[in-house]
Amino acid sequence: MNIVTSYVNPDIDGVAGMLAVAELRRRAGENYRPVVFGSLDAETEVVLRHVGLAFPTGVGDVNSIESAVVIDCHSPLQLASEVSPESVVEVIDHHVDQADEVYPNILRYRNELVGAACTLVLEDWIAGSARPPDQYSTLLAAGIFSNTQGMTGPSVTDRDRRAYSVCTQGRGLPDSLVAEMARARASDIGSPLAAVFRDVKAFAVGERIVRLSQIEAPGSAFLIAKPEWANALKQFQTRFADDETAVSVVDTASETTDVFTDSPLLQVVWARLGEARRGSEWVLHIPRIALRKTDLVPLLDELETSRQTQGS
Ligand SMILES: [Mn+2]
Repeated sequence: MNIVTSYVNPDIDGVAGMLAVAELRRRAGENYRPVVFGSLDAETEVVLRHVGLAFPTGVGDVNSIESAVVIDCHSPLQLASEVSPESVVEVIDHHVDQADEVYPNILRYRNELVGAACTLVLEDWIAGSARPPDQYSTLLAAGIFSNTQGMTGPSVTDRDRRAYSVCTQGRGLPDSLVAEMARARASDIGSPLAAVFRDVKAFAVGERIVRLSQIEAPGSAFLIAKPEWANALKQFQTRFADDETAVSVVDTASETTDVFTDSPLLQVVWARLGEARRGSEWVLHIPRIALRKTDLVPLLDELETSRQTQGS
């Protein structure tokens, strides 16, 4: 089986991208099945219902993956274990902050500085034929819009703006859909415990594994005030006790970011992003939207340096 997939528990950017790539390939006579490992988030479900496309399924027989196109991700650490490095034939990603990967059978590898993987997928459609049909155009627009915090976030580029404009024919997404997406994100937070495990990405830094959880939604800061928050943090740290871990809470409504880590190394590395408070937990409060991708990960390279400086 040939599949198009993304990282485990993909967001709308990964899911929209995989469906639009599968459709583009189908038109070229190739059969690539969109496959989600993990689960869909509420925002993605809202968008899929809006455009009337079926939810992608999980893979049935995992032994049968012959080739995989990977969207919105390029690190084997973030892929499901069922996707072998040998099966990866194409990568379409926008995480230039992470070191590129070498896959033995890769045919096409793109990792470019744009705000959404969907922007690259739309550019493929345009290069191949024309604007995707409405269902897929809206889907891609939603991926771009969501990944760039409504076209206002730190990662948005002119290419994203062009792609978004092509997809929505200059009109933007309907206000009602935008509102529904925001509500879905807010509702998806759920309990602190569910939230800390929802979107976790792993990064290799030298010999170390760094696991960064990001909770990004309007109103997410309220989680921190909940009595269960401390326990959720503790469970996250315990689950990945061998690794350096952090949880960042990005509240897109109040435009604040709070980063929690018990890793002395990460604390040193991120100290330049703002003033840390140290109570029962070390917390870095940043009075703006600071994303894992654009703010936290780019500083990870300095981990090794600070480790050597600390002599640990
Ligand atoms: Mn993305």
